Amino acid sequence: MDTPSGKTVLSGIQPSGSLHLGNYLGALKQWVELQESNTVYYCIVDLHAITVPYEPTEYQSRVLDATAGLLAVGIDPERSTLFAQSQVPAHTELNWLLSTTTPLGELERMTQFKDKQAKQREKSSLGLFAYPVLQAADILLYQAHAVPVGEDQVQHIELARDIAKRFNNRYAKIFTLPEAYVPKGAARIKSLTDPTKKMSKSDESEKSYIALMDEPEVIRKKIMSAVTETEPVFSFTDSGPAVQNLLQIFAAVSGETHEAIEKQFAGSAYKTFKEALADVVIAQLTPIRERYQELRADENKLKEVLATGREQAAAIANPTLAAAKEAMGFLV
Ligand code: AQP
Repeated sequence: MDTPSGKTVLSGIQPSGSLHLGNYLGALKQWVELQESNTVYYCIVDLHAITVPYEPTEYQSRVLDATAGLLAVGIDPERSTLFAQSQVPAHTELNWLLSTTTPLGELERMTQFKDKQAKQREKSSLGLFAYPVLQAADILLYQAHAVPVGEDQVQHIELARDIAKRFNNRYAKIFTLPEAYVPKGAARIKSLTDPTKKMSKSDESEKSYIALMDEPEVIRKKIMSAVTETEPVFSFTDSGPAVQNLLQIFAAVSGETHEAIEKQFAGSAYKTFKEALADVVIAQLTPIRERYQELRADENKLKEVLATGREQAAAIANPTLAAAKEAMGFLV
């Protein structure tokens, strides 16, 4: 779909680790732009993130880290409803209602489940399997038209649309049919240690990702040690996947064209290119890290932002839930 304007937009992020450059270039930058001309709901999906192993004693802290991170990149609570999923109980209630009309076969086809299950083997839970139904509830409660996501999530949004259609046909036309919005300029950033995998918060190796809060010298070290192919060829089409990924990061961060970047580094050594890449990444992330440190130091303020977001979210979600329950024949 085209860039939404005048629409209701919802997206979520898991508090499953440090926000990284992949999250920023692939999602959060667009979230900031979308708040300009849409009604936006940004949700820290803490109920989703517990579908894989996590540490309860650190979890509140992770949610506050994510809140500070979103504010630091430019999510503005005056223009966005920013809230934690677990603080709006309508999400779990609608999840149950929708789960009763979602065929198992549709969930079995979800590739994220297959991937994550393969990592956890016998330990994977019903929650991990049912994840896309909760995601559908997140979206449908706010009557979202557009859901900005990466390619990997398109399948889930299509499922949410099918769930909404089925509900509307079976009971009453309650839900808006959502569409995935995959921003055209959004980069898919790969791991710095293995370019066949995406950059991911939950990667065991900290060297594989650049956290938005990494200090400049840490960023430089990670970039200087990022894997590359043997020959230094700087081409968006002809380099190997490791260098293409680094070029992609350079383009997304600097805003320069592919041609200009290829020309700038033609004949350079990897060291020269990586130094320049580290410079642009550090320049972009330093103000974000500084804002983050300031915001993260005031937990009461962060909790206040979430409390306001929770009220605003519940004011929309609760009437939608009530309408769905009524249509299903419940006393409300
Ligand atoms: N490497 C990436 N490149 C571009 N976009 C990315 N996103 C994630 N990784 C990259 C986008 O960030 C948004 C929020 O993602 P999420 O937190 O819901 O979960 P995720 O996609 O599973 O991200 P991670 O970092 O890989 O988390 P873990 O390790 O916990 O599974 C989404 O829009 C996503 O597309």
